[in-house]
Amino acid sequence: MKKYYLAVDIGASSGRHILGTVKEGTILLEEIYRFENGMKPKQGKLCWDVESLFAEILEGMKQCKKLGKIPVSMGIDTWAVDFVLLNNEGEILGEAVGYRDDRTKGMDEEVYKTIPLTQLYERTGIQKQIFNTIYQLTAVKNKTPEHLKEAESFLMIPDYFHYLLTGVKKQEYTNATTTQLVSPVTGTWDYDLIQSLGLPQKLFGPLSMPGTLVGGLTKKVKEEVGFDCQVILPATHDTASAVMAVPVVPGASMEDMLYISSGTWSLMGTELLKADCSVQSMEANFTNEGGYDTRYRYLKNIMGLWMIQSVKKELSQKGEEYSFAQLCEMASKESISSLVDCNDTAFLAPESMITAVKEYCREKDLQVPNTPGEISAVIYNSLAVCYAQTVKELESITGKTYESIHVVGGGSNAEYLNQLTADFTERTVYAGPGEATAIGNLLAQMLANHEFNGLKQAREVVYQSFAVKEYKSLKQSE
Ligand code: LFR
Repeated sequence: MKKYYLAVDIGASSGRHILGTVKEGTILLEEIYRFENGMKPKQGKLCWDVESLFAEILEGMKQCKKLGKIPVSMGIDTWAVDFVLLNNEGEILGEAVGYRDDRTKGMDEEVYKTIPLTQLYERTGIQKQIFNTIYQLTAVKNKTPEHLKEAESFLMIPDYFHYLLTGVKKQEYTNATTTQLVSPVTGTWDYDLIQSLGLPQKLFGPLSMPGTLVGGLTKKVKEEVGFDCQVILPATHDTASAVMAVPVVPGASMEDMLYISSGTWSLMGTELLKADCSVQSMEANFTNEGGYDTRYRYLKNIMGLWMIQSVKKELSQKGEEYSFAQLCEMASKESISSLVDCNDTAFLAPESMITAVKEYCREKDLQVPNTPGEISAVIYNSLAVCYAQTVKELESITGKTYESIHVVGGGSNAEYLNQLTADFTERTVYAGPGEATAIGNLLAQMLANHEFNGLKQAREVVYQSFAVKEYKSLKQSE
């Protein structure tokens, strides 16, 4: 009988239920349900609509029942850093605020009163991002301290959904590392740091690795969806799942690869067996996030396709509908050479991305892009230039030379960007699979079920199961 595994992957604009099976050494996927996601304004804050999302999670599970494809296990992943605080009744205190909300403004300075940035990096190996959980929790402590006082539990968003499904609270390791409160040396919470920041220690329990059984479904959930299954922790941080699914050519080494997990963000890096918390690494703003098998995801956040997604949405609100493919097509015909620093905070959550890009160019005395094609060209070229810079930094830090880059995730379908990436980095680009996050989520469950002999074999199976497209740089093909 076929064994189905269910991945629920919740991204910035949508969530999906994907069933996976292994058949004759190949992974097969089937998307069975899709729903919308987005931050909702609540009392002046940008928030998760956790209630309606949980209803959608259940809807997708009902779809399994309808199809007669009952999973043996399921797991949920979302983006990192966001969390809920629960009281002793399991109710959310305050709101599930999303990371693009500006409540963290100035919270970095608050944290540095207790621990300077360099020491914080040395202890945690996590890059500074103003939205990291450490700054979000400091915002709670400063603005609504009563919530912290009353809190019985602290759960990252996927841990919260797993709790709603099973009644069991687990804190998953990969996502926990993005709080900037975990030590990469001990692999668990840095209690000294937590205490010095005045955060309640009791909120930080034992960490659980991907592959851990959370539990079966609660009676209520079972009755609603019409079946029972195990909930198994995937790497609940979406990027950790995507990195698990970076394909490995059979026989190749897993230590010599570069990847870009390309979606709303572009997460570009490699894997390290030991975290690099050096000053050089901090200055280049690399992070050491926890990965499967405690392999560190040594990477950098690059603003990514969020910029182009925002432009597309804005144009559509003005009645100008373009697909991503059309924006790429128009961009490829432009000759504008202006470039922006994709990691400038001006692009994190601007009211208008188009205005932000124009303003940036105007301030820097660069040609100001005017048409959708020009704006897209500036964004795509800027991203590829940023990738090239990142390759150089990675090579200088690790002392290795990387010949190719694996682009995985939804953005790996952007052919124009893939070619620009190959051209600017002068490396071969392997694009795919596009469904890396869901595949990675499934891999953790499949590995827990002994479908593969470890991560390397699982990645080789990914290579054999999904189409990967190759792009050579112009220089290489000359
Ligand atoms: C990607 C991602 C990144 C994280 C950012 C915020 O979806 O998870 O890895 O830095 O979102 O959580």
